[in-house]
Amino acid sequence: MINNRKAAIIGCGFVGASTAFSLMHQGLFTELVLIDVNADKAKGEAMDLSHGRPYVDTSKVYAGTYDDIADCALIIITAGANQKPDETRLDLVHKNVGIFKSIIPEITKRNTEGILLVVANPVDILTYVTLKLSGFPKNRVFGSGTVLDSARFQYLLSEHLEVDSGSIQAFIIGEHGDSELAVWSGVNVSGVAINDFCELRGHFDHETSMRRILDDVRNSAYEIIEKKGATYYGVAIAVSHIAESIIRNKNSLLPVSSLLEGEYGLSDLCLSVPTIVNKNGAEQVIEIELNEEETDLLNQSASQLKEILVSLDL
Ligand code: 6V0
Repeated sequence: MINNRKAAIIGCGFVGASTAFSLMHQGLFTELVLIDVNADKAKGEAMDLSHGRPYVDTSKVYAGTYDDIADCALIIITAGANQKPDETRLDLVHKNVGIFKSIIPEITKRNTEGILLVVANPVDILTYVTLKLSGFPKNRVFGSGTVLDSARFQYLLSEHLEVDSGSIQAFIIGEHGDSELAVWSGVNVSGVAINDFCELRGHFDHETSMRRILDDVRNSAYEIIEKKGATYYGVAIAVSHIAESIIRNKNSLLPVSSLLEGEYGLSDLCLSVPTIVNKNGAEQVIEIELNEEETDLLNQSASQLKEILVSLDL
């Protein structure tokens, strides 16, 4: 039996601990289980977070074991090495695939019916690995994908245009990494096409601004890592947002990373495209219209991921 108010976080480093902190404030869950190969790290984070309990709605945060995840509605996997300065997300493949080969069998042994949300990088590769190793149905295994990148995109556009970021509809799709792309053809501000809105706000240098904003989205993580060593608050809030879509069964349209089976002409890999997220997980990939350039870039992003997948021994 699933407890819809219970979640687990596997990996209590910067991202796992920040996600727990964010989820506690959100009050979605009454029980949060923290698991880490370093048991003291999980215990320390649980203690620290528990001291905030009188002031939030999460009733219990504790360091647990894999036995505690059996009834979790959501299992968030943030375990794994993070990028060091000058490393790409794809450089992490072998280290983190190894870690996932030890974690996923522990989850499947517990016969959980919960949803697995992969956050560790490279998230698209690790989502595929999780799907294959778990044997779970594809809707129950997906990655945070480009939800964070799309938020960065919305934020940068909102700064440029001085408009509420919540009014901006804008997707980054493809790999959560260097080959990701912006769906410029669909960007709009509450229904007003982006170039029209730019002109209404006094901006006419579309090409230059578009290039600069997309570069800033792609380089955000590198810049943060260079300045403070790791990125974690933004992704933690993005993960809480995804969790809310699942637990509140919101049917949100989010660019999560899930298995493609012919959509966009792609199959047998995970990458991010707009997807309906609800209590069933990644329920349906939605095929939005892309122009020719966007289609080419998506295919290139997919080819890059495919090359890595074929090199893995799964
Ligand atoms: P971190 O602070 O080094 O934490 C990783 C944690 O995982 C540590 O506490 C480890 O002890 C733990 N761990 C390692 N092996 C295991 C195992 N077998 N079982 C359980 N726990 C284990 O890294 P950080 O928290 O900064 O990053 C974690 C992952 O998230 C990395 O792969 C990052 O690249 C990735 N990120 C993903 C983002 C996204 O948008 N998807 C964004 C930022 C970081």
